[in-house]
Amino acid sequence: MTDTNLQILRSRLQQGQDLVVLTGAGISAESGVPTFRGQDGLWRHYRAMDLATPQAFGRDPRLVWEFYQWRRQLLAPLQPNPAHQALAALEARLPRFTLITQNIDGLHALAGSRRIIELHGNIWHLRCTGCGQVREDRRLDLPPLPTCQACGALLRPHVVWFGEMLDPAVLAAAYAAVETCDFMLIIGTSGLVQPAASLGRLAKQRGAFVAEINLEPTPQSDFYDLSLQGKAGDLVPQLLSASG
Ligand code: BV8
Ligand code: ZN
Repeated sequence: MTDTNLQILRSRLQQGQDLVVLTGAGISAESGVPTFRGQDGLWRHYRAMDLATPQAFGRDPRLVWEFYQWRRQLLAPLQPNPAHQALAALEARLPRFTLITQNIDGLHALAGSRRIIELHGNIWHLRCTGCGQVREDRRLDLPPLPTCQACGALLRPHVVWFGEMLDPAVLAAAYAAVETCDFMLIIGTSGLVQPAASLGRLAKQRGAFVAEINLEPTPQSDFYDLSLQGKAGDLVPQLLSASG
C-alpha cells in the first residue's frame, strides 16, 4: 500500500471513525479457501452458483450435500490469515466497529471477531427443512442426507442460496450499520452478488468514506473514494499499525 493511501486510511482510523467492514471470499483466499469466481472456484465440473440454489437442492439433495460436505472437509483444517486477525484486533481497538461478511466459512469468528453479521449464513450451521430448527454441527462424517433429530425431516446447510431472500433481521442490521458509519472498508469481494454488492454505494450515498481492498478493480470501484490493489493478508495488517 502506498504511503499516501496508508496515511489516508490511517487518519480515518485515528479519528475514531465508526468503521464498517464488508468482506468477501477474497479475504479467505490466503487461508486456502477457494473463491467463487477464481480459477479454483469449481467443484468437479459444477460452478458453485449452480449448486447453491433451492432448485438444485430440491432436484438432487444428495449432490448438493456432497458439495457442502466437500467444502466443510476442505475448510475444517484451514486457519484465519493475518487479514482476519487484523480485523479482530481492529474490533478490539475501535469504539464503533461492525464486520459484515458474505463468507460462510466461519474464519472471522475463529480469528476472534465477535460482532459479525453473516449475510449469507454459516456452513457449520444446519437448518431443518421441516421444523426450522438451526443447530451448529461440525461433524465431517454427516450421512449423505442428514435428518433432524427433533422431527426427522431433511436438514440443509443454514446458508442463503441464490434466489433466496436474506434473513430480514440480518439484512436490517447490515443496512443500519452501513447507513450510520462514516468509514467503510470493503475487502476481497468481486461486488457482483446482490444485495451485498450495493452496501458500499449505500454507505457512500450516506456520506461515508469508502475504500476497497482487492487484487484488482471491481465493478463497484469507481463509486468508492479509494481502491487499493493488493492482497488482503498484506494490506489489512498495515491498517492495524495505523490504528495505533
Ligand atoms: C436475494 C452462500 C432477493 C452460499 C452466497 C438484484 C437484486 C437482488 C438480487 C439479485 C439481483 N440481481 C441478481 C440477483 C440474484 C442474486 C445475485 O446477486 N446474483 C448475481 C450472481 C448477479 N442474488 C441473490 O439471489 C440473493 N438473494 O437477493 O433475494 C431475491 C430473491 C429472488 C429473486 C431476486 C431477488 C442471495 C445471494 C446469496 C447467495 N449465497 N453464499 C454458499 O456460499 O454456498 S453468495 C456467495 O457468492 C458468497 O457468499 C459471496 O457473496 C459470493 C461470492 O462473491 P465474493 O465473496 O465476492 O467472491 P468472488 O469469488 O466472487 O470474488 C473474490 C474477490 O476477492 C475477487 O474480486 C478477487 O479479486 C478478490 N481476491 C481474491 N484473492 C484476494 C482477493 N482480494 C484481496 N486479497 C486476496 N488475497
Ligand atoms: Zn426438524
